[in-house]
Amino acid sequence: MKASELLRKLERMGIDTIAGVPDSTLKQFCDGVQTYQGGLKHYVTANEGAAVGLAIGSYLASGRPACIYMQNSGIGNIVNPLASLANRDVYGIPMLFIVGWRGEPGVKDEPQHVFQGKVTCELFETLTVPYSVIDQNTTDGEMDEILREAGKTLGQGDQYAVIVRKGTFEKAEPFVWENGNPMRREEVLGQILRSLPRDAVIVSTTGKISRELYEQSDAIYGDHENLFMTVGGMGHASMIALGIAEKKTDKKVVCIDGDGAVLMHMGALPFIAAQAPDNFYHIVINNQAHESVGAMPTGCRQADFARIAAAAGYRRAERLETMEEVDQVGTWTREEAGPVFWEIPVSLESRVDLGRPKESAGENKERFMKYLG
Ligand SMILES: Cc1ncc(C[n+]2csc(CCOP(=O)(O)OP(=O)(O)O)c2C)c(N)n1
Repeated sequence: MKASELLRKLERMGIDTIAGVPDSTLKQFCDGVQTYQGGLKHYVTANEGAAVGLAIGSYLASGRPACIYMQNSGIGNIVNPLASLANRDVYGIPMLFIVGWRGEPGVKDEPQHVFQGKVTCELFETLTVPYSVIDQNTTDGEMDEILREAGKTLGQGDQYAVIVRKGTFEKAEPFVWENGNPMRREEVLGQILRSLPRDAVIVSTTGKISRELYEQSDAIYGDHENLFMTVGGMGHASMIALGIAEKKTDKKVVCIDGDGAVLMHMGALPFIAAQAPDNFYHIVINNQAHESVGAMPTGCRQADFARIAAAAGYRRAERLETMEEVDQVGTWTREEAGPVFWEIPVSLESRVDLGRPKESAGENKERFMKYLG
């Protein structure tokens, strides 16, 4: 199936707005959305629940349902506005979901997707959202039939979900862009690891930042026992790091975050600043994109994270633009009290042969807890 054809069909259903958060299963669809020539207005929201909010407002103002695309991990973020606002027992606001199905039972995937994949259909059933599953064998006629059914449901003020299996969309013209930042993320992460005190506790965010830190740590030190990878639960790494910092006050705790992840649950910033943990250091690797799932730009590329963190109340917040400055992070961590925040702009490059953790998530947890003592 071609993304552009599906998008044309959505327009014919009266949809004029599409919003969401990108996903690797939907990479070709997301490329198609970016390069689409039709009349759909596209938004990349901070999280999937925010897309539901936008869809509600858009419907109230136009009477037209919006389409929301997301990875199935985003279901958690949509449940509240869906169940307590959009559902027919409240306002009855129609919207169409396009959901990438990571962790489909029977399809090998990473640990963070296994349970979410197993309960994906059940969750839509519980939310009384009817759904269809599509894959690469879904014909044009079948898709028309699914969308006719979806249209009827939307017409009654209800929601409908199209659950998309891996490999459904044909390769679309890639959406290519540059952010103009010279430093490479992987090199920056390696430099940070070399510079930090060896016994610093590191909590890293969802996506390739964790995978690169894992590989770099093994390459530099031969282990990664001081690294906790937030493989799922995107946007929650900083609160996990705070939880550790509050309990382990004798350890320096460093959260290595992504700009997309910080945007997703930004309330963490003033909350962390309010706790004022003097052993907490927050590094945001900013490529203005969701690089791990296809490099779609975030919807907030103008955001100045260092200024946001300063305004949130971090003791110090700065932007580090050179490798020499990045190399100072270790010294500052040793010498300065937290909470300190560093925003580091990086390019959109990553290695195609980047590995994944070899141990199970459970094994890494045990190792990390043993390290923390
Ligand atoms: C709730 C949720 N939505 C979407 C995803 C899919 N996802 C995984 S990594 C990622 C991008 C993270 O972007 P950022 O934090 O900026 O880091 P980058 O990949 O750019 O290094 C996304 C959207 C997810 N894991 N969870």
